[in-house]
Amino acid sequence: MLRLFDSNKIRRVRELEGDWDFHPLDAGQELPSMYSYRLPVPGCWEMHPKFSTYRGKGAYRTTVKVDREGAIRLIFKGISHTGEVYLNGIKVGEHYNAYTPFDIVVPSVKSGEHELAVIVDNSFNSNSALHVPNDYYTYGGIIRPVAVEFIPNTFVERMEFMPNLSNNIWGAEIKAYVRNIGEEEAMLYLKGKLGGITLDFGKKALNPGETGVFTVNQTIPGVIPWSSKQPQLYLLELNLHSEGNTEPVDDLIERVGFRTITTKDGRIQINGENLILKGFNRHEDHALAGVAIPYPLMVHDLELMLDMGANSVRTSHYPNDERFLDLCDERGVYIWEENHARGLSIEQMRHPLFEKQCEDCNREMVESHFNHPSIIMWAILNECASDVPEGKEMYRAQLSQIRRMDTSRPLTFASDKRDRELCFELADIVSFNLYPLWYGDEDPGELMQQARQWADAAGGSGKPMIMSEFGADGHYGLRDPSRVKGTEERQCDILERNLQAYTSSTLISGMFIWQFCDCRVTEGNGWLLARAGTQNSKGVVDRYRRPKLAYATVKEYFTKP
Ligand code: ADA
Repeated sequence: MLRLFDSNKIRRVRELEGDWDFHPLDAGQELPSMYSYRLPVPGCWEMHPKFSTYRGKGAYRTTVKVDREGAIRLIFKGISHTGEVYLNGIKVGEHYNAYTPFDIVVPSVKSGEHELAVIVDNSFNSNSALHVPNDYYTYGGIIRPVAVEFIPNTFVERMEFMPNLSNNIWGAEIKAYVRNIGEEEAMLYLKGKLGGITLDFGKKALNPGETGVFTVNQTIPGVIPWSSKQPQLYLLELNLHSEGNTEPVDDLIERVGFRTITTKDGRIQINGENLILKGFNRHEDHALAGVAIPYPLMVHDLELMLDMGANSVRTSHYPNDERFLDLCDERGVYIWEENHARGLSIEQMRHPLFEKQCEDCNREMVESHFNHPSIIMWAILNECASDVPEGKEMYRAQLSQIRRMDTSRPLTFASDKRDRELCFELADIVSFNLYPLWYGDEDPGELMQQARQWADAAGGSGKPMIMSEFGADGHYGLRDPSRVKGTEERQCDILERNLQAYTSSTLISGMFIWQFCDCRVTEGNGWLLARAGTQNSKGVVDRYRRPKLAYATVKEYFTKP
């Protein structure tokens, strides 16, 4: 299952889920002649006892059956962290970054059975600027769904839905990106349906190899807006017609919601109403599945967060699985989605591939997740070097890139730089990772007031403020009346003091607990040595989702009216 709804009625799509052949590879090795294992896709190899700590390369293989000659489009929702894709032994594409999707179009494939192989690499190597030893784990494998689409020479690649409200009537600007991969010019006509209204995108002639953008602006009277109170969704169906064909040759269906997000008078609004975000930072990590969390366990995660009274999730620290975003669209949960980066120094940001890998991640994140009403803001570069001029230029470039792609959502980044922060002027919302009472003895309420002053003095004046990370270690099962650091009792106390301050303050527009669940981290030296059991234990539930004492405390504060 790639999405929680059917994305196509006309285009034939086959999901390639199930056991694939697998074989570990040495560093320079190409595709193996024999495969000794079978691993589930989606999945990560760490779930196999033999590969629980394996870091390196591995080859996956399956068969793709093509019923009739034509073009195919391979869709990979996530390969961790680098994938090289081969069809019948010929390389047809590659991709870096575990957390963003990519697709490969192969214009002409004969009918019959074809070998699809992927060389996956999760090693920390000189070509990886973002996947580095860190306070989360870079797993190995084809971690998100794979599908093959059987496409005509002209097809709808993607669409962007931009809702708007004027004079109390909802409307939308809709852009559809259509590709011509054929060898002849194509005269195309695009039509659509949304909320009972027919959309006429008009006609366009596309040259071979050209991607054309069809646009329509349409008012849609009588729609119900999307929000957490009533997460009303609508199917936006596009049908592509090609001259000479009575029936549409292709289609694409998206699921959208009518809502606007604004930041005025120091607050965040949805459909003009002020919002207070109460949520969790959530790593995609599970003791039984690693990063490849199956859909039922995603639902379980969300149900636990909703049970605790949360209304929002921060996708720390990378774009999330699209099925989780679909789920949040349906349940009316607000999402802070961010690009892939955590705590990178200016030296790490100088890596020759850093800027391109971030630019690719930003583009893939925004283009593939554009239509999720649950995503109410984009963010970048968690705790990277935003306190030096060189880093500030990279923040500026990335925030500008995202703003060029999407003007409908506010932008932010989570900063731990306190009064040294240089980038608040670049963002629409100021966000702080501060950890009072854990990394220091400051009082949460006083520190929050201080943070407001730092923001006001550094370009953040008048901007909404979010406490984007706060929390404490609480090792599951470590109970002690002494309430020393590391016990569940102390985690409770620290979270309670933070929540008391933030839930009673008019200074902030949101708070995200660090973190929903414990997560596996890279085994390493230096500061990583502080991670007992090579895991970050600040979860309110452990890696198996067993609740700690803090669960009840969070629920008490998040459900308070
Ligand atoms: C940082 C970082 C988190 C986590 C946290 C912690 O704020 O953003 O990913 O590492 O610290 O647990 O210390």
